[in-house]
Amino acid sequence: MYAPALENELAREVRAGLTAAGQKTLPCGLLYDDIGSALFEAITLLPEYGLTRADARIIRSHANELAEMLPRGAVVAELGSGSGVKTRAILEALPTPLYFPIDVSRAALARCVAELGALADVEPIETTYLEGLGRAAARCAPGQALLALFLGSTIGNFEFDAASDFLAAVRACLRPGDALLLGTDLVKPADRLLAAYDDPAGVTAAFNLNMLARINRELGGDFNLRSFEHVARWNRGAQRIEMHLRSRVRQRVAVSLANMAVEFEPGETILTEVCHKFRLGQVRRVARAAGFRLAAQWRDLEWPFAESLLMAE
Ligand code: AVI
Repeated sequence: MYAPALENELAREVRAGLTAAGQKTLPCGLLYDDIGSALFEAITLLPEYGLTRADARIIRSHANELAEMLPRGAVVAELGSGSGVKTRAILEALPTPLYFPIDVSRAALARCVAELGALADVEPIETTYLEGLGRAAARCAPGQALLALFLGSTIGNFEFDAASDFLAAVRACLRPGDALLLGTDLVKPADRLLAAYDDPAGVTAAFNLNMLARINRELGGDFNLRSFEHVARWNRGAQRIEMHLRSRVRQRVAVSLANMAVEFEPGETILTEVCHKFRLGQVRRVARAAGFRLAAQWRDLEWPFAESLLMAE
């Protein structure tokens, strides 16, 4: 998910986030190295984290309807392919001649090829979302439609303005008649959300703390992971879960390859990830502002989640 162009780009981002005035931050892409990606896969299996199962249920139940709304022979490009499990139902229903999984993780792309190779010609694109979508769009023949998939509510991990800008950039890669299937987690009671992001087995805590372990491994940091704890907060005004790492004590941490040291007060936090939750009308508005028409919206009621089919106009 995260591939700073250069090693020193990672160092620069870490230094900027940890030395910022006010709230310290770390870029959420740091969550997804091989260990973090494996921990995220485990999160998706937790009974408290209903998001991924809801996403998959909607896709399974509505894949045929989705296929009927698209021109035959549409090419599929998926932003952040993951393991490709959810995409199987879409490729079975369409069917498509060509599927482009786009991811910065070579391991995820390899899993995707193994999982879906029998259903379409799979051409993995190992790069960032927009760069990859541009390349996939360039491969479509005149008159051949493109369906872009952005599932799993990854859009919720963008700041709200960045999410609008991102959708506009996706739209700019598409032609009228192309489509985007967008998965968004919906607002639900805070106690359900907090349990999903602070599970009693501690998997999400390990996922979050792995960021510090990664800085130690890759940037020569000396974070003592036992002196930080995982915290999930529901920010009602911003409609988002925030993941933080809270310092248990006063401490000083050095990161040699980022050429920096930073002090923490007891209780001070690093904001590591935001997970926005949407209302249906918000999805419609933000999509319209980006140049899409909402063609269909399907919901899961067990775990409120929406899949929106957005047509490029
Ligand atoms: C990848 N993304 C949609 C997940 C989410 O729910 O926002 C990441 C995650 N963070 C903690 N648990 C899962």
